[in-house]
Amino acid sequence: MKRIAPLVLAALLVVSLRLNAAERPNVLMIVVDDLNDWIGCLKGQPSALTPHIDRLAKRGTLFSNAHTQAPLCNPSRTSVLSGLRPSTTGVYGLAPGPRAVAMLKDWVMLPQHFERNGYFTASFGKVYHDGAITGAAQRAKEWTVWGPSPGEPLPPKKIVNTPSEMKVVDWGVHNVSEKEYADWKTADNAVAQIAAAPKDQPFFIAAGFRMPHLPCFATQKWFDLYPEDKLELPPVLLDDRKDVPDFAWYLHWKLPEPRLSWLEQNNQWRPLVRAYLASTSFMDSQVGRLLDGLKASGRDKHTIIVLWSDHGWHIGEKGISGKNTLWERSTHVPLIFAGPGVTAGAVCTQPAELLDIYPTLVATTGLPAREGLEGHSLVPQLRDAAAKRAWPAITTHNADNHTVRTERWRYIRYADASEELYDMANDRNEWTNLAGDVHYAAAKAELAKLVPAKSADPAPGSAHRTLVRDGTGWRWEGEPIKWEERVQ
Ligand SMILES: [Ca+2]
Repeated sequence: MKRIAPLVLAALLVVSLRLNAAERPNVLMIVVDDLNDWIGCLKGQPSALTPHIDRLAKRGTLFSNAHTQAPLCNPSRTSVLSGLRPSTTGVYGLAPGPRAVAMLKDWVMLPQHFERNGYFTASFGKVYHDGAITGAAQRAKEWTVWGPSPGEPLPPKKIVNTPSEMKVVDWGVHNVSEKEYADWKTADNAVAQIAAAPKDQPFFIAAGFRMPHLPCFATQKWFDLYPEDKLELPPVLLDDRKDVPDFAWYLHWKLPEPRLSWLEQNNQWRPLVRAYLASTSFMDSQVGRLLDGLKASGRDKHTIIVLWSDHGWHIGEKGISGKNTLWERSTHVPLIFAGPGVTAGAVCTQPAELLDIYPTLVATTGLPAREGLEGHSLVPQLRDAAAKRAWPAITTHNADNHTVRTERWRYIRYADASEELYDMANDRNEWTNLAGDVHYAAAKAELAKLVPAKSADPAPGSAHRTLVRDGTGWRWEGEPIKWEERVQ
């Protein structure tokens, strides 16, 4: 037999991959930033108007008890795209990006696994955390097309004079053309790419929307959906933290987002609630434009859609706004799958993790399995939402602070060994910490077994929202924590 030149062999391999791949479904991944359960289909806020996310949920399966693995952008997104827990990689802060971490340097990330198996892949908007992957050469290795990721238009002067001087810590009516907003541009870019994607290859296209991440801006018409006098503020209990360990404050020692005390003193609580809802509804309208664009391409029936948010957001609950906590407000996220093989109009109430997205997309598209992923395919639940699931959802914020969420319970253990336990079936606001109640000692012991045995040390270069202990005590972002200086 004649020897076939390696180049010819390689070419044949690519052709056969493409032939195999051509039959596979496309993937449209919609990522949302800082969106908690304040959407219609999750019923986290009675006022919330999100008709387009709701119609996607109707077309598919909604995971109503889905949780992030990290309550912060970079570690959450790194976890989803790598398929690994923060406690495995040591990525806990806003830095480093994944490729700066030794164990992730050459790790096959989710979009790479699709590209290597014949997919055309493209990213628009915020999918990886901003600045997490730098340099054109590296970006070209992550996606076939690394598209634009525009920022938000900012007014010349901040609308709200927040304690943080950061320009993005702001909210209110910002009446520039909607076309100036990042999410409009990202929807446009993703729709154009869907239309222009190669027809002989399946695509994996990701669109990362920025709202309702601060600044919570929208034009007047979105604020008009939420008359201020009819708004329901989130349920907040006075002294909610009196049965919470002091150490919980260490996890969000200093944040750009203001405390509830500041919002109340400055009459900004209600305006922030309203702005969060308005910017969410605007973002939802861009999800609608994206879904319409997919339909117009004629490829929608052969496309699996997944929508998720990187983590939730507090708007006053437990005395804070923002994320960086192990409570439901930070961990609970929307997670929706729709498309071929997915049951329409179903709701799965069992815990699911964003970590499950990688193995689920691999399974639903029939790609070769990836070794070493830490999530579990949700395919059984996409077929039958009641199919039993054996795993809890786990969230980690900095080393050795974990929470375990089951269908019934939330258990938290902090790095100083202090604990919280909530009966989510009877106390969904997490107002009564049962960790010290002997009646629940057995349940607590079972939950404690599910906490990861070991947290990786923070990856070299860890920065922003970092909590570490050295010889002298605990440090937040490198500065010693002094209890008397706490901002409550
Ligand atoms: Ca985020």
